[in-house]
Amino acid sequence: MNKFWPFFFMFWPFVAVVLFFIAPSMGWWFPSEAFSPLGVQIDNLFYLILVIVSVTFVGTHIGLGYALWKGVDNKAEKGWFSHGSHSLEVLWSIAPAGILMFISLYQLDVWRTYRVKSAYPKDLYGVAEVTARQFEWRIRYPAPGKKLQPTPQPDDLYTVNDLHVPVNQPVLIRLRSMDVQHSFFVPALRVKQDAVPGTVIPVWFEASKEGGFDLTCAELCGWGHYKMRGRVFAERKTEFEKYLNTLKAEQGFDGVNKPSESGAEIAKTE
Ligand SMILES: [Cu+2]
Repeated sequence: MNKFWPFFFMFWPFVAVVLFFIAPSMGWWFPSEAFSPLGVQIDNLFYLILVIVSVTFVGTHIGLGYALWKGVDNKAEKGWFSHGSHSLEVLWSIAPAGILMFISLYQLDVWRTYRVKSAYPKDLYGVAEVTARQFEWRIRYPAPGKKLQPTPQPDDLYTVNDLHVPVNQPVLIRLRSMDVQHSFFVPALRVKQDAVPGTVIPVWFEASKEGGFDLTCAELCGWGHYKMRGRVFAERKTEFEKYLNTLKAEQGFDGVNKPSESGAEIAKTE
C-alpha cells in the first residue's frame, strides 16, 4: 500500500503516452488531416507544442514518482522543512521563459503568412463576403468575372450556408457579423476567425483538396448556435465558374423567360 502513490503518479503519464499513440487509429485525433498548406504548418506548430508539453509532463511525473518511491520506505529520517533552492528556482523560471520565447519566435512566420497583409499570397482571389447572423452564414459573391466590392452591388449573388471556392487557389473572404460575435470555423482547413459586429475582418485560406468541408460557428452565439452549420465546397475553377453562372441565371430570372433561356447568354460571361 505504501507504494500506491508512486504507482498512481507514474500511471497517468503512461496512460497519456499510450493514448497518444493509439488515438489516431481510434479516430480520437483531428477530425481530418489539414487540407490546406497553411493548415499543415499550423498542425506542425501544434505537434511541436505537444512534444514540449508531453516531455515536461512525463518528466515531472517521473521525478515525482521517484521522490515518492524513495520516500515511502525511509522511516529512519525525520521530515525536514525547506525554504527552497534559489538556484533551482532561477533555473525553472528561466527554462520555461526560454521555451515560451522560442515558441513565440518560431511561430512568427506562420502568423505573418496568415495575418499580415504584405505577406498574403500574390494571387489572392476575393471570393465572397461572409456575414454571420443568428443563426446562419450569408454569403455574397461578386458577379462572374467581377471583383468583390466592399459594398453590395446590384449584380451580386447571394447564398446562405453554402460557400464555394476554387481549389488550390488562395481565396479571401470579408468576414462580418450582423448581430453578435460569431466565429467562422472550417476545421478541415484549420481556419478559425471571430466575426465581430461593426468590423470587417479579411480571412484567407487555400483548400488543397476538392470536396465539401464543414463550416461551423465556434462562438456560443445564442440559442440556435448549433444550427449555424454551413459547408465550404472546394472545386475546380471551371466548376466554380459554372456554379456562379448557375446562381446568376437563377437570381437573374425575371419570372417570364425560362431560367435556362435568360441564363444562357449570361452563362457566356468569362
Ligand atoms: Cu454563431
